Amino acid sequence: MDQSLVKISKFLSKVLRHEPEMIGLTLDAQGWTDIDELLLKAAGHRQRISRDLLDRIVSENEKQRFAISPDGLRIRANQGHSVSVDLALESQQPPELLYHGTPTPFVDSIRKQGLIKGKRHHVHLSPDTDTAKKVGERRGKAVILTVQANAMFQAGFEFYCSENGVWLTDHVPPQFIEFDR
Ligand code: HQG
Repeated sequence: MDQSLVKISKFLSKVLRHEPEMIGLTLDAQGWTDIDELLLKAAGHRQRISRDLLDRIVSENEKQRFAISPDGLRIRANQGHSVSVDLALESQQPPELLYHGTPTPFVDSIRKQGLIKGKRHHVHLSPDTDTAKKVGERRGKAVILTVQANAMFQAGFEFYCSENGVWLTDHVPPQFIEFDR
């Protein structure tokens, strides 16, 4: 995606995941908002986005961060929210293993506490090591942790898979994490 589209995508992530009030927008309980209203309010905040451009950003986004409703009227972020939304995802059985890339300095704390969700709604887990590596390296040198997802599921932990393939869970206790990849 070219840089001007990346900039708009970041603006949309901020508004649809974290700060809708920044442009006077509200999200419904499942995180959806009206597209016409979004574009109008964005334009009022020096972000002119045409409907065609918005459709391009949604379809070309490399992580499929956003979804447009089947009737074409509403948009939401697929995951990553800090505002309170219920994405109404169904709990499902995860694959045997999932992965989590994290900056090296966090590892000691993760050994003690496991993976915690912090400001986000869930801990985010990747289906493959390449994705985990990219997530971890956003902030420098990274370590890839292996999560015994199916063992957690058998022990009663719930897992969800977002529309763009990110696995979500509440907390990964340290005993389900392999640190030695
Ligand atoms: C770390 C991006 C210390 C955790 C990505 C992570 C992802 C701990 C950081 C999505 C810890 C939180 C989410 C503990 C976890 N002690 N550090 N006990 N437990 N951490 O950004 O998973 O581009 O909230 O390892 O691609 O890095 O936004 O989570 O490093 O899918 O679409 O605390 O964000 O997607 O950082 O990334 P984040 P994340 P988008």
